[in-house]
Parts: sequence; C-alpha cells; structure tokens
Amino acid sequence: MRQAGRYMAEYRAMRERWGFLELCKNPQAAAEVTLQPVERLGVDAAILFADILLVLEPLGVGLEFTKGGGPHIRRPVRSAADVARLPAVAVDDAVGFVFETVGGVRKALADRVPLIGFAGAPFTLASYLIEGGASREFLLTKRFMRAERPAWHALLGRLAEISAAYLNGQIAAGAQAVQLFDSWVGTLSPADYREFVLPHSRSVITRLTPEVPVIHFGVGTSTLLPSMKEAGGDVIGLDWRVELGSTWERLGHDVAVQGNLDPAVLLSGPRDIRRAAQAILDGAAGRPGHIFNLGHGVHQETPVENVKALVDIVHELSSR
Ligand code: 1CP
Repeated sequence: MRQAGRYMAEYRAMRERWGFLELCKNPQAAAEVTLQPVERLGVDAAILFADILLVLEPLGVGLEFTKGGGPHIRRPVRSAADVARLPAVAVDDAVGFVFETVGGVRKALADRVPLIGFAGAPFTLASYLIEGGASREFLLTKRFMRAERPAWHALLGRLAEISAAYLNGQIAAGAQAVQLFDSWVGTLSPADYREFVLPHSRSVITRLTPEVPVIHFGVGTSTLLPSMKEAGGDVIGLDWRVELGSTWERLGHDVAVQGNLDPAVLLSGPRDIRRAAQAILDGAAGRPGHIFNLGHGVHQETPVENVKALVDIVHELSSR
C-alpha cells in the first residue's frame, strides 16, 4: 500500500533529482526506490515502484503528473468516438521499462523477500481516462457508463486486456504475486458493480498466468466484497471501514484476506498502533490466509518511525 513514497526521506531525495514519470522509466532508479522500504522498514515483501497509470500513456491521452503529485490526463475520453480512436497498444514495448525494473529488483533481493507487482483494474483506469484525473463523485464516469453502454463495455474490455498484459509481463519478469487495484470502485452500487465492472475484472484475472497469487483490492467496498470475490482473486483486500474478523467470515474462509489498518493510525504513536494492530490480528484469529497490511496507502505526513514500529509490532504479535 504505497510503502515507497513521500513520507520517506530517501524517496524525497530521489524525487529532487527526477520527475515521477522519469523515475518510473529509469529501471535502475525505480529498483532502488522499490528496495528503500525493504531496507528501512523490514517489511515481508517488496512492492514494485511503478504506477497503475503508466499503461495509459501509450493510449496517447496525454498523461502527466502535476507538481502536487496528482495525475492529469490532458485529452480525456468523453465519447464513443474517443474510445474508438484509442490506438492498439503493445504493452511489452510500451512499458518494457517496468519489466526491466522487476528483473533488477528480483536480482537485488536475491530471494530475501518476495516481490509483488500490480496493475489498475478496468473501472479505476477508466475513471482516470474519463474524469481526466482524481475525482470525488465520478459523475462523468457514471454518466458515460449509462449513456454510452456499448462504448463503456468496449473501453473496459480494452483496459482488461491491457491490464492483464501488464500483469503477465511483470510475472514473466519475476513478480511473485500481483495486486489488482480497483481503488475507486467503492463509489458504485452493488447492482452497478455487477453490470458494469464485474465481467471486466473477472476477465483480467482469468487471463493471468496460473499459480501466481492474485490480490483483489478496492476502497469503500463493504457492500461489494462478495461480488469482488466472485470476480476473482486468491486474496481479497479490505479497507479499515470493515471489521476484519466478521467480514472474513461473511466472505468465507476459502478466500484469503489482506488488511486492514487505517493508515491514519500511523499518525498517532506506538501505543495506539499496537492496540489497533492487535485488534486486527485478533480478528484474523491465527487462521492461515491473512496478510497484515494497511487498508490503503501510507499518508505523506506519516512519521517513518511509526511505520517501522508497526512492522516490528506485527512481527512480534504474530510470531508463532
Ligand atoms: O508501494 C510502493 O512502493 C508504491 C508503488 C505505487 C503503487 C502501488 C505507486 C507509486 N502507485 C501505486 C498504485 C496507484 N497509483 C494507485 C492504486 C493504489 C491506491 O489506491 O492508492 C492509484 C489510484 C494510482 C494513481 C496515482 N498515482 C495517484 C492517486 C491520485 C488520486 O487519484 O488520488 C498518485 C498520487 C500517483 C503518483 C504516485 N504513484 C506512486 C507514488 C509514490 C506516487 C506519488 C508521486 C510523487 O512522488 O509525487
């Protein structure tokens, strides 16, 4: 959950030298950033430093990251004609630098910890293409979805292919697990999720190289979780708005879960962090198939020593 980022001085130092996209496109520098939290925090897995939006750049929509760090699409997709105009993308050529980073990270890690790759799910990618950037209400996306049904499904079909190719490229290069981020899908009703999103997320997951664990994650998904499980994934990612124990029971213990500490807890201190971590571990009750994680990304204001404290606390409380 964004374990590399601006809350780390090492990352900020890299960002003084490179723009965000530049950093992603430099396999050596991106590998270095990937390893920073592994060295500094002692986490049990490395998370590839890249972005879900990198695959949108070859679509010619004018992807840029503004000074504040937020993504911006200069030529958003707003009509069926815009969808039809999107060029075919050879993912291997377009984001080969990401696959190169994966190879470099695996080599540097020498199997100390596994490497997790990731991609955006079709809905979340489409929301950036249509809105042109971040959004609160996703009104343009929701209007497009209904007003342009065939174009919506064509667009999500294209994005599912791209997302699957992006993940399979990472797997071929050495990623040992992958996470599908449907970060903003929690804005939809369960009925809309099932009609407009589920078939496309399922299509990503069914295309993936077998035997590689898939984590399927979204934010604000309490009412969508059973449908997300149906769409696929070996692990369902939970945010902090749900209680882990009862939610796992509701989903069924035949699927693994990941989560779900509120990243804002890391703004407090070790006592509160310990209490909150313990509550989550109590919810998991020692069952196999729980990956301790945050419920979403680390906030920029987070003191790095609190993240380190969390890692140590979880190791202590969950050691057998
Ligand atoms: O853990 C790590 O090592 C970080 C790797 C990582 C991941 C998993 C980055 C680097 N981006 C992502 C995924 C990502 N990117 C998601 C899904 C996760 C989530 O929900 O947060 C999303 C929605 C994006 C899009 C994106 N890229 C945003 C969100 C903007 C919004 O709509 O609110 C932002 C700010 C970026 C830029 C970005 N990507 C990654 C970093 C470290 C940053 C900050 C850029 C900077 O240094 O200025």
